[in-house]
Amino acid sequence: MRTETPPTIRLQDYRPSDHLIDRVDLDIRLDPHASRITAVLALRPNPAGTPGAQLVLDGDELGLVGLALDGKALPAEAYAATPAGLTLHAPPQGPFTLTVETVVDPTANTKLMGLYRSSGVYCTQCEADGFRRITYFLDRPDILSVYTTRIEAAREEAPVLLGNGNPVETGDVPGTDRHYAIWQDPHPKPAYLFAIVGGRLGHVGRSFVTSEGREVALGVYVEPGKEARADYALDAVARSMTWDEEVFGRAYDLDVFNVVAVSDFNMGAMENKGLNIFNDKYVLASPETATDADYANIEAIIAHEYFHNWSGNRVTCRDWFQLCLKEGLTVFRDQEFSSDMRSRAVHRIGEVRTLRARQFPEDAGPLAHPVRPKHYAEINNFYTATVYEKGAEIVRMLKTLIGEAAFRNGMDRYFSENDGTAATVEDFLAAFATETGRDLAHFAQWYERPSTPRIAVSGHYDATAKTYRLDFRQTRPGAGADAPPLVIPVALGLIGPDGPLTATNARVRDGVFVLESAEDSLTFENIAAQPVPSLFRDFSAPVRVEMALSDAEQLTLLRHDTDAFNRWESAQRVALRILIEAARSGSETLDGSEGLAAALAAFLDGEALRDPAFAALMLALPSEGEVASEIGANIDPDAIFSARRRLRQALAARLRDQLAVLREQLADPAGAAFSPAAAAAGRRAFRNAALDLIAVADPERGAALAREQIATAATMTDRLAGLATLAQIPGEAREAELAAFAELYADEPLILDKWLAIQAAIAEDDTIARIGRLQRHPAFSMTNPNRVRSLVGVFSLANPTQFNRVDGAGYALVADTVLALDKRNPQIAARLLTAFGSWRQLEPVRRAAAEAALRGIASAGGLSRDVADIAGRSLA
Ligand code: 0A1
Ligand code: ZN
Repeated sequence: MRTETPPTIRLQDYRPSDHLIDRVDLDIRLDPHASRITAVLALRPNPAGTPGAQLVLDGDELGLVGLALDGKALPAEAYAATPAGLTLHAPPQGPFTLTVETVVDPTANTKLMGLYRSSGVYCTQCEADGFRRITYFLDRPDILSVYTTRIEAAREEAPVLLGNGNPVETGDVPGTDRHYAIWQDPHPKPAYLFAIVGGRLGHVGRSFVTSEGREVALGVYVEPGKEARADYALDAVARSMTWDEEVFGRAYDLDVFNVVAVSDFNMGAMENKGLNIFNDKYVLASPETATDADYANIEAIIAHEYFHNWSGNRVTCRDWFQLCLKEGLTVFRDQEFSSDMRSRAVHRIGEVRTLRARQFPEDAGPLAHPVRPKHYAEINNFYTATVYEKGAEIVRMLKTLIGEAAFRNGMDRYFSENDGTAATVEDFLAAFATETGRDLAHFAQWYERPSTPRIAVSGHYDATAKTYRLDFRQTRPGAGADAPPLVIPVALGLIGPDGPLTATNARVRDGVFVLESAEDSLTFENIAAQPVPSLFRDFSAPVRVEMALSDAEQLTLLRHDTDAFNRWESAQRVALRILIEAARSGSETLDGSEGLAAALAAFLDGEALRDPAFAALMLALPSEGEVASEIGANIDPDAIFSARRRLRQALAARLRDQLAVLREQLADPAGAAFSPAAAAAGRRAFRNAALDLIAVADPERGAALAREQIATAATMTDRLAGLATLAQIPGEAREAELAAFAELYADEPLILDKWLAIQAAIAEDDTIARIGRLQRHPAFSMTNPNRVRSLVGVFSLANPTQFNRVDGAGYALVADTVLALDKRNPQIAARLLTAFGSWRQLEPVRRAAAEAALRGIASAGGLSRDVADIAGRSLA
């Protein structure tokens, strides 16, 4: 049986709804198998819609148990109800109320969309279209309503009852063991921001006074007994609130702000109004259980969801095509927050690594789409790196182009002009166009088509005229032959043999040249000697740069550039060149590795102690995936792996003694208290990068050091880093330490996720068999998204040689998991399937094997829309 291609929804077909819903009164009676929802909807025809239209409410796997119009039961011929919708053939022409009763089974809800239970806790997930799994509704983001929600449950089962907005009343249901809570949210919102929680939860709280003088009760709710692990998240909420007031002038607008951690969640977290629901992995942290990366992620995601209160909730999206309007903007905001909390340069490098690892391949493969897609079959498949990360880069470029002050004023204007409405990308740009008097129509092209632009740059020095000319040419592979050139901010500078030059040109303002046409040139006068250009400083645009600089020129940037990002980038470039050449030729020699090693040695000597976090990044070579994405065609993952291993060996051999000394020098003083802050985390990052390289140079010594670190580690970061290093060294010690770790943390699923991930990433032939064993281990469960992502997701994304095995066993493992999962949780299955996104770029044998696996999925019967959509587009 072949699955039908799902119907396509198009941006150009957007029409306002024929009806509006001004108020929603919900009565939700929680029950494990039969939760009863009574929704009273205050409806009226939309003046902007078609007069006399029928009313078509969305549903998804719903059962209707009661229906009344203005309080009177409706005759059967007046409506049609199916699990997927409720139609009123001739609704009133004026305002009316519709009372809709539905019953749902939250325990049987394995899709984790709508009302479900996670470890017994009732919770909801409504973005993008989960509200229709709770009641029949106009489930589209341009329907804004004011909600009042009464939640009722057995007190024993759900002593805590939370909703959106402010709490207004609680009480017992007389003569029963049940109680209730009523919540009122005064801010009109789309249904995707609706949420409730009911369960047995512990909590930490504090109060926060906003810049407008409002006293807000902040709460973080977690599994009872884990309250102490919620403090960091609570602190991050308060810091996010302060930062949004100071940097964007945005204050919070309710009397309470709650965060709830649940252990079964499809994504990272959700910005429901006043009631953010989180994957517990992004809330729970203690020095004993969380790594530095966990702390950084918690801080960033708490901030992201909180910032949505303005960018997403107060101003929401007109339709799902505008998803980047809230996501790209909010990612930009959370990146800025994290940069202010931590090291800006280190954070920027992290952002770029993520973009290159996730978004560039997406842009180059069959799942490529514009930042604002023009059509979709399943919106849940568009929560992508392109919408989020490239969307954020567009906002960043806008800021670079118009400058800090105009950007802030434009943001203020955007918020005030669109407050309480469902907006579009055009509304966003219009705020900045009005503010600056600029026409941003050309800039808006960034939203319209996929493709990572390629910028070819050549430099020409004229020794007689003492001029230096840069020629730029932009192309947009995959954007279509008629794609117009983009507006590209090029932050740049020139570096002479001894350091930065003051190079002026009227077209370079505040260090930024704006490339607006397919080709352009820039000439600098009075340049005494051939300079090296430092281009796209701070990664000023999401492009690939092609410039034939020699290693020596690149390494001049490493030594002398004032731009931290480009100092890092220059070493990456040299490494990338070496890796690509070695992977292509298969030759044993690594031309240029001594030069790179010497430059790194000099760098470490001068700077490792001063900025260990940055130094740790300098030691990290481009990932296998990044090398593959640069090569772009006929990829042999084994050749890349082997080239990368040889380069690591060459660098490690040169640096090992120096690294060993620095590792000692950067040790924490005995008895030092744990700090999750950037400085201490940076020292750990360097020490562990050093350990990893020492182990490459001398596996025996590396294994001994790793075991010692596992035994004596004062932090989870160090313990896991020891284990990760040891995991690369086959032998009994590795197996013994892995087994001991599993025993030690048998009751800590979030820690064992990392244990699963470390093993899934082992680049050895036995890993497939190991994963088979781990799938039967008590720590694993196919029903929990975090477990599946840690084992099978990490395997598919972080183990290129084994996922892309020539015998196809890696593809089969992932494909089997996708099909097994699709029955329970289509969103997670579809996301896992995106690992096949670069299959066309593989060498022919692997390409055929990957295609066969994809075709096997596409032709399987009964696929979800989510998986059918990804499979279909991947093969198209
Ligand atoms: N808006 C959330 C992302 C999100 C989207 C869909 C979900 O459904 C399972 C959950 C969360 C964010 O950007 O954080
Ligand atoms: Zn978001």
